[in-house]
Amino acid sequence: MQTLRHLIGERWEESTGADIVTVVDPATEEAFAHFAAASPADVGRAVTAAADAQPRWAALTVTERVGHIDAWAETITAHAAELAELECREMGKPVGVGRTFIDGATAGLRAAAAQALTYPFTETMTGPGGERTDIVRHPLGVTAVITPWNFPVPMVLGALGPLLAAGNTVVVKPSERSPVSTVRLFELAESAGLPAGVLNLVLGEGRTGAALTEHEDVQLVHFTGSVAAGRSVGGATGRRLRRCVLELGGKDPVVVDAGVDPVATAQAVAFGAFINTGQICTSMERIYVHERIADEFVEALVAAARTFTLGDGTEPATVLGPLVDERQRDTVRRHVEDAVHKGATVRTGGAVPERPGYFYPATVLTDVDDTMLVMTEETFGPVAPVVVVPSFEEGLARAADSRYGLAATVYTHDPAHITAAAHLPAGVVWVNQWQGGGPERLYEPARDSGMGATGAHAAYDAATRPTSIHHAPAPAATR
Ligand code: TXE
Repeated sequence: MQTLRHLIGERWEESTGADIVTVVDPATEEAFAHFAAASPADVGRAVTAAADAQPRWAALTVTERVGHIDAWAETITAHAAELAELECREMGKPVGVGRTFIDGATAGLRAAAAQALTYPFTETMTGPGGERTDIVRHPLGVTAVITPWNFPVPMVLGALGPLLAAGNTVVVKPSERSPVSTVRLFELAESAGLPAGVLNLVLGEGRTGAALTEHEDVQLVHFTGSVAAGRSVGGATGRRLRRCVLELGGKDPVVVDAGVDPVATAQAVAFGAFINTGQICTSMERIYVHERIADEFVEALVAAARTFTLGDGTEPATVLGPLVDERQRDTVRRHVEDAVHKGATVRTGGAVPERPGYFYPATVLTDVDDTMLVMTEETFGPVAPVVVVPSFEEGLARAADSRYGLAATVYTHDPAHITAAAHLPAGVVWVNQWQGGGPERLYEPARDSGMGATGAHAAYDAATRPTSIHHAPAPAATR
């Protein structure tokens, strides 16, 4: 049984807290690691270590800070296979899937940090009367990153680039379900030479996250997780008049128009609904398909679902790993049972397999309606509920009718339909391809899916505070 510790400044430390948390392999249901959750005192020491290190870190040049981040990215790439295996063990992600996303996130870390080299940390403006104003963007100081379990390594890397490159130091609290790969990630940061105290790590559950969010010296909290916890984080930072960036849950729609290839589109939708066992905030959770191609589309979607081989994530053939834990599997099972009880038809999947582990098969439902949980609540599992609509317009209208607004996808050849889709209340609208867009992509979730723009220079605007220094001539001496 591996014992995990916190990284506070330059030391890996035991907790002063006594709440023991175990980490369970969801494929075997066996515990393989544990840790004592960080107490508020431990959190306080981590924030102090970050505060002590921040002036020296900010005093480096942007190029020096980007150089440190690049060196860390080098070691991450060299250890990507090991990190993917740790993710697989702690939350079930098949190693092939994990590796792809870790490589992508490492490239994203480099690209986001590199944007610091062109970001206007200082600007000089001249007013109409020739007066000069300097705009200087200062780092905020100590920041916090709180991450969920669905992409343990990528979620940390996705938040850190601009925060670090802008001169902030960070305290990270990963999900209690998947801390092991993040511990390893921080060991690699140390070996890559990142100065002590720049990155600190506290392990714990929601209570530890709350202690971090409420700490008076934390100037910004970057949170990814559920809407419920996001509301708590937003409230805590709001009361302290400090910033937060919230990337929360979603119930993302996909609208499939007549005229597109039903088979190729169904295969793309299967990927968007089932990859990572449906545990992606932007997974396709609601599918609206034009009646003209619905039969062919559903038949192809069922066939594609059956190619998602379920099994142990260390097996190369496995595409569908287990859900992260029993609670998550129960949520998925409850949503499907609710739909069937209300009249939905299970076209494939729909039952917990007889085997150890928190597995659930790729499931396609038809005859669904908006009274069902699978259409209104975030399922966060491998379930594809299909609604047949008489027109693309009807599909768009149904897609827009949700309290969430994270992302949306449309498949259509019709330029007018693409124009209409751009008005969906979502942070990202993907046209004819699910996922995509590099670090220049700028977006902000809509409605309950979060707040705070990220990507492109928005991440640096969030990581810095601008001061305007306005110059006027000194009063002339009279003697
Ligand atoms: O999220 P939580 P969980 C959704 C998905 C999932 C549900 C619950 O629907 O079923 O959220 O997942 C920390 N103050 N998403 O339980 O509880 C917590 O310790 C500060 C979508 O993982 O939000 C963990 O580190 N921190 C999401 C992190 O927040 C708190 C991905 C996320 O935990 C806290 C994951 C508090 N009050 C889940 N309470 C996405 N958008 O990708 C918890 N935490």
